[in-house]
Amino acid sequence: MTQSQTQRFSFSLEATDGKARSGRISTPRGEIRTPAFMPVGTAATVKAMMPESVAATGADILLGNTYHLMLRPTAERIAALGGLHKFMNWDKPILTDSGGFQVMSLAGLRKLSEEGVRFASHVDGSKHMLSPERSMEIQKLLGSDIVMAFDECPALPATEAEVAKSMQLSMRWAQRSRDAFGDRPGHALFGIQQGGVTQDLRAQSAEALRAIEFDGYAVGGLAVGEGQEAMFGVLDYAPDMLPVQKPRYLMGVGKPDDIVGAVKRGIDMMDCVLPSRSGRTAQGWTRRGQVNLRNARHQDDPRPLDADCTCPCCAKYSRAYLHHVFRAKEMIGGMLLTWHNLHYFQELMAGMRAAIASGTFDTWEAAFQIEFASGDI
Ligand code: PRF
Ligand code: ZN
Repeated sequence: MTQSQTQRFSFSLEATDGKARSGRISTPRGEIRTPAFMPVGTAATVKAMMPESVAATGADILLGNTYHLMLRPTAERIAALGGLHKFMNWDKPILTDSGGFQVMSLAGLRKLSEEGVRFASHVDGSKHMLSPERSMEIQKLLGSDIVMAFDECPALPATEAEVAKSMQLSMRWAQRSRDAFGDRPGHALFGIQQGGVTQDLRAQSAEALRAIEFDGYAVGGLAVGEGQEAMFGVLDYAPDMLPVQKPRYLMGVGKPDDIVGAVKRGIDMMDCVLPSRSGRTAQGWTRRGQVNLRNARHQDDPRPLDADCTCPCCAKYSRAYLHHVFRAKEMIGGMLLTWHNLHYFQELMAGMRAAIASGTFDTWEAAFQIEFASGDI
């Protein structure tokens, strides 16, 4: 047997500092250093980036989407072409989201039932069905390394009774996801905790997931408009409800200060479109805060975006150039700034991993907060 057939999925916790954790997820496709930030590659590409460039920013793993890929080019087509890794030329691990969350935010007419969700494609209006079983099938066809259970994330505003009902449905779907996933050595299945901002519902959800047993556990249903204070309120207790020895993934988060606050509270993995999306809209993220390169104050500025950054954008290009190419709608603007943003997010994670390993997370965090809030950019 080759190594890729024998190596299983595992997580080793290497250091803790307060509630913050650093460690390593091992998969047949490589290791993921945690805390990890996963760039989003929704449509089999991290927009504006070559896969080699994404790897050069320090990313160990990408996120892909069941919803988008099932509609276009279809999971069956990707499978026939050798799977998602080969299709998009990314040989490191890929985590795929299960589709339900994207159906709720993107699809046209939707009908939710115990079986799953029927919906109309946002691409061409065609009718589709997603269920726990179909989501597991699609994620297997894609060849995803970390498969997410099929869940429902209730849209806000929702009453506590609605959130409870939705969470209970997600827990029945979690069991069906587990059953449909089966035993796939080297591949992992993560459960997703729901329950909104209600501690008791979060506890019930965690208990249901722990009884089913997953390879990792996500905190879902946050960053949906509740605000940072409410999100941190939930993160003060939700990660503690999940098994210590398994990775914990906070879905769809976030801004640099959200990420730091999540790691401080015991989160190991995150994903967000923010660095790549804002890179295409002239928003740069740096250790000193956020900056809009379209602003006229940059038009004669020969300095790089961040003189301390070692990315290709900051090494070779001025703010004046970035300002010009965004104003002129040239594609290189999005390419350079996406690279910078992804590099900065990965540096942020590397800084936290080092601080946790050396037991200096509190000092590191205090320095981060002061510099990030300075806006001195
Ligand atoms: N569930 C799934 N994907 C998600 C979420 C969720 O709750 C969120 C919430 N922030 C983002 N992506 N399956
Ligand atoms: Zn840079």
